[in-house]
Amino acid sequence: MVKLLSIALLSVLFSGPLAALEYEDHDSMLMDHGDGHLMDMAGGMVMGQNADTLPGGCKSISETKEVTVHAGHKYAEKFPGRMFAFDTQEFKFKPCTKLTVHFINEDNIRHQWMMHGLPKYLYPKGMFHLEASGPSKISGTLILPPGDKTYLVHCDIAQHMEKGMKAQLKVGDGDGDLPSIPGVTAYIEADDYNATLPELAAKAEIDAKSTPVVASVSPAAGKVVKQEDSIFSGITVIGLAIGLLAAPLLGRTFKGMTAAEAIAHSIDFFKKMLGILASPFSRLIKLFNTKKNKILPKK
Ligand SMILES: [Cu+2]
Repeated sequence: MVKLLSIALLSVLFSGPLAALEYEDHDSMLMDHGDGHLMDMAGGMVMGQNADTLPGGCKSISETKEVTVHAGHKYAEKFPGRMFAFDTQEFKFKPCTKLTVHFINEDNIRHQWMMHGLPKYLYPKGMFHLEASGPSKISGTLILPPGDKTYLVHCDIAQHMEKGMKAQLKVGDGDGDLPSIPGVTAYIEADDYNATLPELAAKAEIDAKSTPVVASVSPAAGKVVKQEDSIFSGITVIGLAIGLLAAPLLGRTFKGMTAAEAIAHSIDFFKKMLGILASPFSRLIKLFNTKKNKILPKK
């Protein structure tokens, strides 16, 4: 019960900032950091902006185009098994087009419109990249290279591309299709929606009966449950001990307080305790993360 109450309390405390939902227009707030890198303090970013320099092989700008791309969970609804998507999966432009992309993120999370494979002498790491945190709009301009080529466009946030936020941009006739573009090309790993749930459950049951390995696993599984039981009771005992020790102390603290004051005081105490408990863990996690970074090769 106490657990449930504290969870409820925490969710009320943290849901406050999320309640205020509005669209943000980053375009008027961006600061130019040079080299086509623009950024603001509200989570908007443009990288690889290029509105003036012609890529090698372009004699002039062939066309000036603007495109508005929406991104969000709701655009994935028509693609079974996908979670995120752009509203457009395929773009086509003439070589040497000056293209302005207006990117509108409709989710309460971060999304990107990131294009790869551009000439590196002109675009840092060969990328043109728009990024928006939360429901907002951001715009950027680039000049497409000459030649027929298909470029990958995706959101680079972990798992967003795998979950559907992927598109292709063909300059000229393109040079083929990319795999796993929702609604355009076949998935590399196709999901099976032909079997119904009862059928799958029946199949799993037959598999379980016919596989002897499962029988030898189940006693071990029993052990695991037992272990969890003992951990839980250990925590319960510690909790009870802390409670017993703290009771007289708290009794003294709450003396003369109104109910509201007592609650406010408890929340404060609870927050402090959480901070004390969390700090060694976060330091430990940081330690592991820095070690991991050292091992990973540079991109
Ligand atoms: Cu995303």
